[in-house]
Amino acid sequence: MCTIELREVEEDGLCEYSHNVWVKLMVSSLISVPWQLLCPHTVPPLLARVVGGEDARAHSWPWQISLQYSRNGAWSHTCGGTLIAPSWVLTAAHCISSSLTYRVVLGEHNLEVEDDGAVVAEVEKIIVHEKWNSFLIIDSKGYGCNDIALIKLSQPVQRSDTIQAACLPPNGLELENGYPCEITGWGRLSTNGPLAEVLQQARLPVVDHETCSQSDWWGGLVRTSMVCAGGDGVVAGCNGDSGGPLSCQRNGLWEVHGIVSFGSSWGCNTAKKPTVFTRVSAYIDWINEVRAELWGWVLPVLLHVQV
Ligand SMILES: [Ca+2]
Repeated sequence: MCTIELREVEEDGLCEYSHNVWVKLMVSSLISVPWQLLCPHTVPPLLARVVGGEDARAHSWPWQISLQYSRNGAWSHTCGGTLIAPSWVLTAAHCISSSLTYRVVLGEHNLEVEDDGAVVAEVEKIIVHEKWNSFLIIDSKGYGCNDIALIKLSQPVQRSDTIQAACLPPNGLELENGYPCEITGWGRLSTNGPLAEVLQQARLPVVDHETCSQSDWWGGLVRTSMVCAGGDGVVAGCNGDSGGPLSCQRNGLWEVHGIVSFGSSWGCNTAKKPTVFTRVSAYIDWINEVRAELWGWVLPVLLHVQV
């Protein structure tokens, strides 16, 4: 694991930095938390599949996508993601490797059989947050890690019974402790267990920052730019759920409040180690900026001359 990580990190020019993180953590005696989980950057990512969940009713999460990469001529599921607009998918930065080719499957239910309503979309461009992986570089808002990426599809997808976008939450909104949200994904069914063929879903209540940052929970590893959910020791995200949504219903609308980011090395469903998500409401400005840039918005100019 360590060798693979370093090699892949090295390609991104972050090797030295990651070592520093590790060394500093060892010094801080936080040895129970492996350094690679701080800002998870394994490729293919090794995080989060739903443990303790149940089969989702087919197509009941129409914004859930499967991010797949090409391997030996076949496509493999690596991460989840969320459709947020006809040609935009939200996922985790640690799901993306610059050396791999990706595709997005929308309207998917069972990864092993052909599903009516599933659509394969080509990727035009992937934009990884420019400050991704800077766990120790905390900005003025107290943000760090920035485990978020946007995928622009080559063609906009048609809305259908099986494919719909999730809403983005209002800028800055933090849900209260215990708010009932749902995690979905094709990740592992238990720690080191089999992958799910059928999309899994599980209720995962929000754990507020005050609780999640307590020393016997995640302590200082969670930033205010993250949201925690779960931690009961039964239900959790697990390897393969990364990038997928934490979906929360508010005022009758389903909003994507989290992007599955990391879990505990002690096991996916460890008590007081809730699944940690990138808090989408902390990145609304970033999402809008990226989308505006790629749209190449043309601003109207009044065609008069000033005399
Ligand atoms: Ca299928």
